[in-house]
Amino acid sequence: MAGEAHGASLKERLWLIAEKYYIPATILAALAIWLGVIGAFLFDLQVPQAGQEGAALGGVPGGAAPAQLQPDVTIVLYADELPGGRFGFGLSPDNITSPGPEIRVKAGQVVELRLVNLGNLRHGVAIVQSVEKTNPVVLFNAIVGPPNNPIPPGGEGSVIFVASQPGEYYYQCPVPNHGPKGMWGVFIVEP
Ligand SMILES: [Cu+2]
Repeated sequence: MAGEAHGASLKERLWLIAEKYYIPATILAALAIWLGVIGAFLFDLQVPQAGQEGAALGGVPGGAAPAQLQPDVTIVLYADELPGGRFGFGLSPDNITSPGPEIRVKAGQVVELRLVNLGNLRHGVAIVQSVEKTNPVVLFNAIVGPPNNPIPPGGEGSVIFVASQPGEYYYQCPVPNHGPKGMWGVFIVEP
């Protein structure tokens, strides 16, 4: 009997202990989960930001900018065919010229170059050293719609790059023979 009573009181004591710690334990667990959620949120936010700063300041010459880079400037280029067998570019859909308009950015800027294809043919755009009939040398890895996969009619695409070196360059459609038909323009990176 004494043993039974002792056992019961032990059981009661265990229940009391369980009740005593149950609520604080639940609160602690909830806090731990919230800290984990907030920690993961902050971690996710901070890691890409650190990468962005490093890339924007470091600016690997000729290298592609990470996709997370926030552009300083966005250039929307419209591509189209013109009467007389000429092809051209414009900064608005209703002002396509052959060759295209001069574009200026500042050295170190993160540039988003977006191509909108208004034409009936496939087109693209690339920043190049010189306008070539085929295989132009692409600078800053800035190319939208490479020759083996140009942007289809009605389509659009974009690239983000760091204009890391001042100089006078060009942009051109990398599809073979489109450059000589007027699909190019001057691209200046100001110091
Ligand atoms: Cu083209």
